[in-house]
Amino acid sequence: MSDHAVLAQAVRAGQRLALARLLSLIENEQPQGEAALGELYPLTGRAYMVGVTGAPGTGKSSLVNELAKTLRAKTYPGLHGSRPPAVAIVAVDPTSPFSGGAILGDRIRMRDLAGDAGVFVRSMASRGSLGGLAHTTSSVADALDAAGFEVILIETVGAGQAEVDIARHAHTTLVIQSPGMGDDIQALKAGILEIADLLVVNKADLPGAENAVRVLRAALDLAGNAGGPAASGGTEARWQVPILQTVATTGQGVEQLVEALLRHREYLQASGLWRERGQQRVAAALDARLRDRLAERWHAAQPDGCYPEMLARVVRRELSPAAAVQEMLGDGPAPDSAARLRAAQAGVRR
Ligand SMILES: Nc1nc2c(ncn2[C@@H]2O[C@H](COP(=O)(O)OP(=O)(O)OP(=O)(O)O)[C@@H](O)[C@H]2O)c(=O)[nH]1
Ligand SMILES: [Mg+2]
Repeated sequence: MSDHAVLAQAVRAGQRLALARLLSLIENEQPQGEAALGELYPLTGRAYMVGVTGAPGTGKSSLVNELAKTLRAKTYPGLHGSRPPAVAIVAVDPTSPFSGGAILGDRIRMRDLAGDAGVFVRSMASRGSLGGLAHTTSSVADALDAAGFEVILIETVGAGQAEVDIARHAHTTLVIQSPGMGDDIQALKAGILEIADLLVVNKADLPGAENAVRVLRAALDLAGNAGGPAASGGTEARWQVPILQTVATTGQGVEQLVEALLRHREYLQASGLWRERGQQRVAAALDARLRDRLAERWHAAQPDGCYPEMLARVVRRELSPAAAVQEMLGDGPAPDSAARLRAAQAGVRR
């Protein structure tokens, strides 16, 4: 058997070292990781993926830790049912590859989960582009899904494009705020309400929590509390984004948060959005790969200097990007806009 098939089999058999190795291969974009994931792909599509995002320091890691503990404390109908669900945590830190502090902090806080074989924690530091991070995070989540984790909690910082992309890969997205940070509607990052299925005011033990809830409520009302796209059939009631309060350091409000997550999961399934989001996730992964590979292949097939020359012509406004691509792909000669312009000017003078 080939190496990647052996690796895939070990992951399927529940071997944690094999899983850790597979995740490293995926993170480093090694072909062997892709190959092993290919073997495992038929096993994916079962996990409940939850994205957890919010500004730095709002308590995401603490809350994810508490969520995992609460999920592990009992059985949930629909999440395996006969035993507590297996939970994986992926902590993505796109801000800096050197944020050893944050990652070390995560490890320390997550220590109370150590020893529980039903929990797996993985920290990912940023490598290369943010877009690449969204890629590899998606593959890491797939690998954990194939390894049998029923709930996958994905923590990302902030609400930039990378986080939005990562959230798009989750079934449910939690946006975490803390008192004093979002007191001003203007300060609410654009896009945050669009991606939130649930809003959480963590650090509810600190002054200002009620005010933070009020501000979020007002912002949601302004936005019509749309809470993502309506169900495709249009018959289901729209999801009303709930605002919950938690104290991650004591676990207060976390059971209610788990209940809200499960309600959202049921809503997704009843409305058909579960399938729709799953398909979107697969389509996004497929499109991204296809684009990458086609561009790679094209570059490899070109004589040196062809692309820079085309780029220079576009920069000089001799060609539009669309016309340049047409010419580069050999779809007939591109209309030479400079020549056409000269012809047009000549026409005007005539
Ligand atoms: N008072 C109070 N402090 C909290 C609460 N939750 C978290 N903290 C503290 O807030 C700090 C940041 O918590 P983290 O869980 O690391 O927050 P984070 O959002 O994961 O931070 P980054 O990953 O660095 O963005 C820590 O010192 C926590 O102990 C809470 O509910 N109340
Ligand atoms: Mg964190």
